[in-house]
Amino acid sequence: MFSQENFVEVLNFAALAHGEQKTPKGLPYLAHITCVAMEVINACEKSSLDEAKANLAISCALLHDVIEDTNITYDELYMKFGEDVANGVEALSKDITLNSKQAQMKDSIERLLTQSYEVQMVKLADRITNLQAPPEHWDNEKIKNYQKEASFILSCLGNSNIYLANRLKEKIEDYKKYIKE
Ligand SMILES: [Mn+2]
Repeated sequence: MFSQENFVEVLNFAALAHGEQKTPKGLPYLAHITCVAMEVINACEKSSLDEAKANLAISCALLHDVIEDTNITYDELYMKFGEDVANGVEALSKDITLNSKQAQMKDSIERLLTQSYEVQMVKLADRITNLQAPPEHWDNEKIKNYQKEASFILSCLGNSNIYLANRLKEKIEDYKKYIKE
C-alpha cells in the first residue's frame, strides 16, 4: 500500500515544476511523469512493498526529472520531501558537466547503485516509458543505441524489482520493430 495523499502532493509539486515543458512528442511533460509513476505503483503493489518504501519509490518517480529539467534544486527537495527523496532524485539526474551522453549514463548508474532498490526501480520505469514508439526525427542509429542503452540499464539495475525488470525486457524485445537492420 502507499499514501494517496503523498501521491497527490508530490504530483502537484512536479506538475508546477515542469510547467509548460513538453515531451519530445509534444505532450505535456506530466504525461511522461505519470506513466513512470504508474509503472512504479504497479511494481510496488505486485512486490508488496511496505508503505514507506512505496512512498519513496513513488515520490522519486514523480520527481525524477525535476532537478535535471526545472529550476528545482536538491536543497528544495531536501527541505520539502526529506533526505531520501532528495538523494534519490539527485542520483536519477544526469551530471551535465560530464562531456558525453555515455559518460553521463555510466555516472548516473554508478550513483544509482549506491541507492536503495526503491530508487533504482524508477530508472527501469523511466526507460520502460521511454521505449514507446521513437520520435519521428530519430534516425536508425539513434534508435539502435537507445535500445542498447536500455539493455545496459537492465543489466545494471534489474535486481531492484523483478516485475519492472521483466517488463523492461519485454519492451526492449518489442522495440526491435523500430530498428531497420
Ligand atoms: Mn524521465
